[in-house]
Amino acid sequence: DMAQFAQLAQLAQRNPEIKYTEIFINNEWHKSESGKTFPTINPATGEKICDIQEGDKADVDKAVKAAREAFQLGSPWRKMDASQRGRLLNKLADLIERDSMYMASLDTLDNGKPFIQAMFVDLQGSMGTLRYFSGWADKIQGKTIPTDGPHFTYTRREPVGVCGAIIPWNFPLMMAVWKIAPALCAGCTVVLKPAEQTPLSALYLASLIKEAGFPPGVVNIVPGYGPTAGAAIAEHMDIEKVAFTGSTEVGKIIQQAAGKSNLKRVSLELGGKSPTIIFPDADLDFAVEEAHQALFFNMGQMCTAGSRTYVHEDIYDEFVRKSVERAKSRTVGDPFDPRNENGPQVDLDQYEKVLSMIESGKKEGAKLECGGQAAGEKGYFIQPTVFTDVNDNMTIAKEEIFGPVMSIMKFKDVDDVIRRANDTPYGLVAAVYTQNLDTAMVMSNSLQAGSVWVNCFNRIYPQAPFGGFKASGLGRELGEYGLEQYTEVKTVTIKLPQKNS
Ligand code: TXE
Repeated sequence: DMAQFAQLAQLAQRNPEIKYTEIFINNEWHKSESGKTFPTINPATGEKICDIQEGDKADVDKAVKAAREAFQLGSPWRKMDASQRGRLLNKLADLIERDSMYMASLDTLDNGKPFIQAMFVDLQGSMGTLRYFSGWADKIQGKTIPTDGPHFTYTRREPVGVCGAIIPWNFPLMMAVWKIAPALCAGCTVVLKPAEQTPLSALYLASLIKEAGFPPGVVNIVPGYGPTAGAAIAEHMDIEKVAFTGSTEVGKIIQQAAGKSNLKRVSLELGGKSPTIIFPDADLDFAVEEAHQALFFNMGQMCTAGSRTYVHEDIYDEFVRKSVERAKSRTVGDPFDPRNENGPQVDLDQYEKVLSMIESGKKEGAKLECGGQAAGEKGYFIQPTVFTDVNDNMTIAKEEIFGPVMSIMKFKDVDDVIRRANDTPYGLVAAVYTQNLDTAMVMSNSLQAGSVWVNCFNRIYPQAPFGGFKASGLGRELGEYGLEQYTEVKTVTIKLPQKNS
């Protein structure tokens, strides 16, 4: 509702005061050991917002020490009741709610995402995740197990320990919360590295973690670059688990580093090349809008982006006509203006990567229907772009673009589209549009993807597991499965004087 959006957008802060730019360890702010800083850039203008203390191995070591100390037996955090951990998580959600306009403004400034989307997706998603896990804290239960012999056996689900978290820039606050909430729920401590492009909301979150009353050292946030600070986390001998969201390429590096160091547990949420599949019996206008949002939301910068749109041959021409019309009407510009559906890409690297993918589409013979170039005089804006007649072997059909570039392909029947949809190293999500229950069931059982959506898209909920098949990841986040990644199961067996049933 535009009127409501316009009203909400009035509450945005175009120039939010930047309160925190340092490294957060032990509930205190620290300068980097090296004395180095790095700039964070406003992608809507290309101008520097501010300088941030640049964490490196030495700072990660300091943070891990603090997290280890906070995890010692007998520490305030280890002695705390589980219900109290839940209350603290809920308190943190309350504080985010109090400051949500400010925090959404920070993410819009630092990432370039439209303010309204930051409010409804990033902020709501962060609060919802914290509240969901706050309820779990005192419900993590073991079992009593009828083992043979005069013994009593039970299991305990203990916190894994010190958890590293390395996150991307596409949902800066929400990605931090997806990592921190289940870790704290389970009783772990955390060392988190935000993406170098978008450190601001995570640092503000740090101040709220302190305000909520988490003991010092429970959460530590070290901004910095991947090959330095990120690698120091992945290789650390005193971190028990690392959770990573980012590129498949770096995901492989993280898993290798974990294997080479201390076999820390690894969970990975990586790239995708997800199919959106539209059958001829689908509600066409609805499917056009859904396939559009599936790709263009967040400027295409989503691991779940529906970046291969498969359309049945019977409706192909009409679908293409309507999709192109819709993409042409997508508004691009200042992300603080509620009329704009798209802001800029996050940085110069991503902007250049997307433009070069567009060039490859043109060169390899896809038909450019609209867009195809940069937009605006400054900042990293790109026109909503649609390619049709895309063939499965083209680069744009195989590689993650992570930009506002839709690729539409034609298919004949169920077997044809299942084979082609699964013919990718990735397997994050898939969506199917049909009114036919049999088609929906056959498709959802056959697609190799961690989530399948039928007549909907991007339905990611704190209650339901989310993650990838194949090269899209390892493990699940959110829901009960997500929580399991932060616990170790311990089996305790006690000899009894006599066994009775
Ligand atoms: O990702 P990186 P980038 C995909 C998307 C995008 C591409 C590159 O296709 O175009 O990846 O984006 C940290 N050891 N996704 O370069 O490098 C880094 O500092 C440890 C998909 O931004 O994977 C950041 O915090 N850490 C995706 C995080 O990893 C390292 C979201 C992600 O950065 C590191 C983002 C190293 N050697 C990009 N190198 C998704 N799944 O949603 C980098 N990092």
